[in-house]
Amino acid sequence: MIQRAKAGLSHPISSAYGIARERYAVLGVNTDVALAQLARIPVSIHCWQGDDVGGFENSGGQLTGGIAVTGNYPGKARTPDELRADFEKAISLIPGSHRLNLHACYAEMRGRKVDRDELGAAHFQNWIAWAKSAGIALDFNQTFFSHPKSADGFTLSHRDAGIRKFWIEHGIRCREIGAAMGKAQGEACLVNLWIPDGMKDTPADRKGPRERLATSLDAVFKKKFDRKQVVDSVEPKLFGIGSESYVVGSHEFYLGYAVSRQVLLTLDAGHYHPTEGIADKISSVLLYLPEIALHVSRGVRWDSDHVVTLTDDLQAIAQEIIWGGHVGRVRIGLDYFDASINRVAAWVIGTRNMLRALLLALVAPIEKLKKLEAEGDFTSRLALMEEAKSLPFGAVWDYHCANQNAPVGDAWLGEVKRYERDVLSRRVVS
Ligand code: RNT
Ligand code: ZN
Repeated sequence: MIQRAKAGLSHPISSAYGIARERYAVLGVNTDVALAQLARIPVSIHCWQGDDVGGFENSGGQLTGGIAVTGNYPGKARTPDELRADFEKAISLIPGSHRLNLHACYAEMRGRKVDRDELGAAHFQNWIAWAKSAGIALDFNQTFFSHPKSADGFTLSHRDAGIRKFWIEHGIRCREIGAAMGKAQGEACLVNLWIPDGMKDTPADRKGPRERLATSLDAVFKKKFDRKQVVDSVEPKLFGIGSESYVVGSHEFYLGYAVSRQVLLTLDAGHYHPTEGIADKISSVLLYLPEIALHVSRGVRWDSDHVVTLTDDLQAIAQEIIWGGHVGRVRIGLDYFDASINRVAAWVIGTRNMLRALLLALVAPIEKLKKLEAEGDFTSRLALMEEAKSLPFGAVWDYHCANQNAPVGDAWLGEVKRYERDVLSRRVVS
């Protein structure tokens, strides 16, 4: 289990909470219940923030597939052990119990060259054993990028049947690895599929690659697994670097695919047009699918994958999950990678913000708001929504952190700085 220092409830934290609790109670909100709910919501934290989406198969490999990490902050994890240690440090500073989202390129080959179509659970034994001892559940992703066989921008939709076959095999093997993870942890592993396939310039044929993709996906998903071990998801996108004019796996493509095949859909907050949020998609998609997954990210002008901050967009996503009563049906994951700041801090900031947004939604006077709306009193709905923004939320969040033995306020930063001085800054890049 991850060790957390006992923070203890100091007088100012608990008395501020007592006053806040009373204030919220006037609006019909029980903050104790809200905190108990928050403590049960896991966030699947992405491993790839820890090493700039590098992975460990062939160190020095270039990140391709239309995604990009910028920055060269020192101290990135160079080995699986370093990545695990950094992750443990990060989650010791975050309240609650969370998951780790791994990518296939984080396989441990022990010096052997194992290609993506040869991967198996054996290459993830260390991850599985570590996760078990740390009490962390794992999620998983196929890696269709940063590989010579995707260098021309196509994988499952490639015109060459041999290349398609290679990637189909990779997709199947990753689902088998996910099943092994699910079995070991006694709860399902989400296996999320995203491919980079697309074109820089206007295609002459938009249909062919999509037909090939649908056929390849059917081959990947042919083998059925126990849903208690694996749940599959597909992730759409509208554009990427080098795929500005056409992305094979677009939103409509995957929405149709997911609904017709009953696999999950992963909504990534950075994958749509600049002013198009994913919050409003949640209640629609959940009418047709039992569950969905999220990649909570922050695009700045494009799918730049900035660290998640407490924006209106983030709050809208959390409100839809909580106010819509969708908690058990939305698998919340994070997806960003910033190499310009301390990477452990990036994990902590983004995850604490995700939780903060969920808590804000949990302590909103939603019953009152829904009643006003049902009565047609939109004036009062707007008035209360706006007044609720200045309720003493900070006191509730601080109390939650202290209660969960996670640092209160920016106290976590001192711990990250100490870790940087003692551990990260000693890592020399060869
Ligand atoms: C890319 C997708 C995808 C990746 C990760 C690394 O645009 O968002 O989810 O970010 O798989
Ligand atoms: Zn994503």
